[in-house]
Amino acid sequence: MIIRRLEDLIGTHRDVHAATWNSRRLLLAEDGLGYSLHDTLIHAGTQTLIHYQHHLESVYCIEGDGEIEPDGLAPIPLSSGVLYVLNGHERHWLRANRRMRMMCVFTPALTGHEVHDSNGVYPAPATSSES
Ligand code: 9YT
Repeated sequence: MIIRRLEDLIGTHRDVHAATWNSRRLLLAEDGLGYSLHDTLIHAGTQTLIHYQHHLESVYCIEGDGEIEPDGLAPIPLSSGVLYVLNGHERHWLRANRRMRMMCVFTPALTGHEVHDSNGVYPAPATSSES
């Protein structure tokens, strides 16, 4: 059994900062569950290009508002209570009007320090056969 408190993650390797977001990684690959779970803050007034080529991500917004704009689609508003699931590896822009707080689940699990490269991609897990 695992018990973990957000306040105890702050400032550790599970508290990952990027230019437009801060990901507090409650569960990582090292926890052995097959998925990772993150409490992520998307900073107000930012936009981020994201393309998870090697992962599936489910994102549930619990605070704030903004939008997601997948390639080829009109922007979709996001606010508390909205879930989006990138089950097709959709490349997208993520924009926050007010700071958004998102609960994010990744499969396969992130290992720890991943931040997006210039194309919005996280690297493939070492064991993944997907390119
Ligand atoms: C919603 C989203 O993908 N934000 C970028 C950060 C990512 N969720 C993470 O690593 O927690």
